[in-house]
Amino acid sequence: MDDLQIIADKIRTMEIRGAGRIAVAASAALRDYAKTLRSLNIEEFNRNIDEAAKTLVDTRPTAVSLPNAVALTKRHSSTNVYDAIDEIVSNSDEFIKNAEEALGKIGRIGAERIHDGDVIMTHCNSHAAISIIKTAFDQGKNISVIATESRPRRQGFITIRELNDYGIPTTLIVDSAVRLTMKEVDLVVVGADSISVNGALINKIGTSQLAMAAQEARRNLIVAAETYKFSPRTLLGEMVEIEDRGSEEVIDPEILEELPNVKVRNPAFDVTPAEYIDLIITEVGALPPAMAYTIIKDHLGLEMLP
Ligand code: RUB
Repeated sequence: MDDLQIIADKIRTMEIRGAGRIAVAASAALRDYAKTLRSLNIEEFNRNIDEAAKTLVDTRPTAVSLPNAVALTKRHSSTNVYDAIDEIVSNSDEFIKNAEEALGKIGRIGAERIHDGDVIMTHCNSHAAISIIKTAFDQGKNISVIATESRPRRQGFITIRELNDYGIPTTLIVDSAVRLTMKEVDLVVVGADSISVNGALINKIGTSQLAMAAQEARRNLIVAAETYKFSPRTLLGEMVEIEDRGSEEVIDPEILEELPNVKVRNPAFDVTPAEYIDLIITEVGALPPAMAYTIIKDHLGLEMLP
């Protein structure tokens, strides 16, 4: 369990971050852990796998890619431990391969929406959103990007470095400059931590403010999301939990200590209603948010529900 615990800690502390990377890391960690359980009987094996799955899932509550990846990896129908391990290894290998391929497909499908000369605004650091931007650039489109800082963890710095190294002209703005800057933007492209059955997007705090500013300025917003980022549990009426992170990410604890009447809130994600979203780009196509139910049913399976 030591290696799995190390991955769980890296996800919790955000050394591994972004919904897609979290999912792939968790699936691989569970696969590698399963391989260490050969000496157990099947009941002990299943119990250990369930505990390990819970350890991984409990690290961060919002990105549904994490429980989806863990559920898709751990399911097996064997009564013999060796066969169960084989099934888990093959589930994980398939999940990771599909996740990698999905990024390329999303890039190609999403790039169709980007035109020569476009200015694209993006938020936080999303591998899926960046895949679209890089693909459009690779197609020879003369594009540029406005990237938000994404306080408090400043994932925007990861984005600007990545785009810079790819040769894409990029402008960094602070989060509060989104509305002022929107008039220079042609299209907003963001990633997803979760998409609920009603087509709402849960993504990095501030995403909904990009969406509102885009709608006010009559700009389109597209979401780049692999199908494993749709949330089956929202079919049961459950809300996606918004992660609250520590105040030390926002303010120096020593300063906060001098301010007994001040408390700090640090919600890590927010919810953008479906009506602000023009398209969701998945690896199976560009879909309106109203198709979320179909994605959950056809690509995740209702058996994912508890
Ligand atoms: C990251 C974030 C990203 C999504 C999608 O939040 O909100 O937009 O996870 O990313 P955090 P990707 O930094 O808190 O994990 O497309 O890479 O899966």
